[in-house]
Amino acid sequence: ASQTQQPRGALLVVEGGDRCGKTSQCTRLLDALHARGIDARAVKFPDRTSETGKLIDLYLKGAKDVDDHAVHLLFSANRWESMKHIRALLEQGTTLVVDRYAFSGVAYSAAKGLDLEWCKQPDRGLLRPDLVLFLDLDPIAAARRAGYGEERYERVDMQQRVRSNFMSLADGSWKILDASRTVDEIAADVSAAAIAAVEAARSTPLCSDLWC
Ligand code: 2DT
Repeated sequence: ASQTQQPRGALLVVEGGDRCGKTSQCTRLLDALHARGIDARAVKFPDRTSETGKLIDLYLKGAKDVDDHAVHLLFSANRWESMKHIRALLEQGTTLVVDRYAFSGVAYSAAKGLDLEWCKQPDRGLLRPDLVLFLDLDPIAAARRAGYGEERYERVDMQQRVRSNFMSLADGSWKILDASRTVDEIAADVSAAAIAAVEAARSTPLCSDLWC
């Protein structure tokens, strides 16, 4: 049976600060993958539909206060809840385009003053992405975009700390993209990097050591 097994899908993560254009790029990337006949699906964290996700949603909208440590653990739990499903999809050959992951978890919580090493621990053992596409945008430029300021973390000082935390998590699996360019320019770079990662993932085993 193993000889007829499908090559696995790739775990592609899109990260960035608020209003960096992540959601549009995820949609564009999914379209680009489908256009090449690649089986791909969208995943979004936080998943606001689960029980933990509903609490996170109230927190983000400012309707509920939750201790910084506790909400950090909720965001992590929200990812752990999906891990079996995510692993099964990857193993059946589906590539996943993930809008935010543990990097957001650490970057945002540490920006509120929590210890960065502490923040990394609850996500230990999550699947390691094949590629992290980081949409880098100056927080002052982001603040000029429509809709900014609607949610809890959308303040320039906070976003500046988030950006530098993201940078301290970057490793060789990251591609840092200038998100001040046009949607088309960014999308071209995103899909080229993603397609290369889908190819490479076919011959690389999944790794459950996120911070290795
Ligand atoms: P969206 O606007 O992309 O829905 O993000 N966040 C996200 C955290 O603080 N920790 C996490 O683990 C994740 C995944 C980033 C909602 C906000 O939630 C923040 C922005």
